[in-house]
Amino acid sequence: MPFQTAITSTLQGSSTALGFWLTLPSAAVAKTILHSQPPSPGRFSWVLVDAEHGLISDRHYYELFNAIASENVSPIVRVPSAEEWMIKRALDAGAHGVMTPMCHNEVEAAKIVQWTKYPPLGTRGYGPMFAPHAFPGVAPGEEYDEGSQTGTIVVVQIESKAGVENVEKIAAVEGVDVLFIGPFDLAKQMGVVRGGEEHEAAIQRILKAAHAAGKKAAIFCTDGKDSRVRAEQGFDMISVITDVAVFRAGMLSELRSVTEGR
Ligand code: 3PY
Ligand code: MG
Repeated sequence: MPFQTAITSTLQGSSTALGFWLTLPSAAVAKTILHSQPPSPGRFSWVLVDAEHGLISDRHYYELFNAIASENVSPIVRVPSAEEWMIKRALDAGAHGVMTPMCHNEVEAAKIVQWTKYPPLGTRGYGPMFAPHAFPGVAPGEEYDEGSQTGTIVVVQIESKAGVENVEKIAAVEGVDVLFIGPFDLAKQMGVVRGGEEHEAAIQRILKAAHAAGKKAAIFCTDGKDSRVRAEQGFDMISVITDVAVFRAGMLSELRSVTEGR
């Protein structure tokens, strides 16, 4: 039986799955944001634990995943690269989902899916001694082993020229749950302006391809306003903001309010 997590049940419902980017290796930061959230829909249902560009590595996973899951929110980890051993270590530490950067084609997407599932669906190595701890109510052994086969989500990032060119084929890969747009890399890799016409056309193509294949479409946003626009366009899953963006903006704004006009 697949189990439900905060992200799988939100994605099955009608409201947008809102999350944020955690770049600091701090369970205290994550829990400070998540503790006593208002009820749905104005609620984060997932946190992206960023081990690609954030200051997070796999030695932080267990503590972060357990802290986030204790708030009934799903920890989804972005591994540094689409590699089997990285995906294995992330799942073994209790990730509710794995995101891989730069998926360029359907062959890569199929490999990523394989690495996230135990045989016969895939080739994930066996050793989930600690993974169930981040799934409240899920018992170790058969319940985690079977539930995780489809209960943990596979998120591939589309953020390259090849990724866009192959997006319909990537979306069709069985086991890929979410196509996640990285708008910054997408602009750089395509050699276009972020927010320009070609960039936006690529974003819309990815959104359409995901939905045509019955998959979810997700995107990284820079603030709440940006997120609202994407939610209205039909994105299913949105990262609203990053931890550090808020800290910096908030601290500097308070500082300005002390000194401005004095
Ligand atoms: C990108 O924009 O490239 C991402 O991966 C999300 O920040
Ligand atoms: Mg990126």
